[in-house]
Amino acid sequence: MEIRYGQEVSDALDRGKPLVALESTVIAHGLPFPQNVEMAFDLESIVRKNGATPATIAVFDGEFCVGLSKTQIKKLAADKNIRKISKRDLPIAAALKLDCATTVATTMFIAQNAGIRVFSTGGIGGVHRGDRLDISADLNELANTPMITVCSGAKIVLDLPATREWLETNGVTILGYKSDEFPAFYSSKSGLYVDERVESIEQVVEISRARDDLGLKNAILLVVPIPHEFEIEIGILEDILSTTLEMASQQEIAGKHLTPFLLSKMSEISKGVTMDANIALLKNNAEIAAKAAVHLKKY
Ligand code: PSU
Ligand code: MN
Repeated sequence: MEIRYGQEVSDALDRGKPLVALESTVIAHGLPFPQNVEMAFDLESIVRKNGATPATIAVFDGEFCVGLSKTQIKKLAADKNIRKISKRDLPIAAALKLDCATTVATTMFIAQNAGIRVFSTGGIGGVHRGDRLDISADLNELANTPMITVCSGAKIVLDLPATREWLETNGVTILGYKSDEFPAFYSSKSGLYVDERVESIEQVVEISRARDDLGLKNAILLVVPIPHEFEIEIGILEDILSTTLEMASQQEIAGKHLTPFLLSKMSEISKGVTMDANIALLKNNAEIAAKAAVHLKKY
């Protein structure tokens, strides 16, 4: 697979330095402009501050880019025509030379091919509420990519119990970072369990190494609760969400447009509270991912 590396990423790879992959759908479709561009640059500097090299991933002109220029990040943030691509779209994007933002699934696929072992995001996709046939390709990629993926659980807009079950059935190891529960994105509580609570990054790396020794190919999903100050009470969230889900169904929003629609409507209704929460958890996860990447390199 042909990959175009940014200079910083290519230097880090050459020198065996720790790297953290970052996705671009959250830039193009997850957050509004200009908060999205600010967030993208912030995540990169947080990763650097914690000793690793950020590798933001997207597709430009059909080329799989690992490590983006400032201009490329700004384009993702401001251009309304950037396509959100999941696994099924990769051949189309490559052949038709499209500019695209990568989801969790496609970011992991490209990062794995680039030799990056740690990935950070906000919330993974999953099984959608109401339509149990709408299952994000993110889940399948997690089942088949031996990477440490840091996130704050699956997005609250999803059917969380069904998503949790899917991950269990398909052998994805879920570790709760100082948490016993599988977080619900904006809230640390979901009533769903993790496979093991871990207290340190060292433990995460040990478990990831054991996965490799066993020859298993699943991701280690490290779930990190949103920082307490930004947490939104689950009752309030459910109220906002039911209004939003109702709107989506009335307007017949489906497929890849559903997640971005739900996130932006929730932010509108909450007057930006959910957006601030989203940004806070993204930053926190990037920091933990950078620490994991640094520690992983010690072996
Ligand atoms: N996390 C966020 N905001 C986002 C996403 C994750 O904080 O916008 C994106 C990810 O790229 C994820 C995608 O892969 O939402 C899931 O989309 P879908 O449900 O259509 O698979
Ligand atoms: Mn879907």
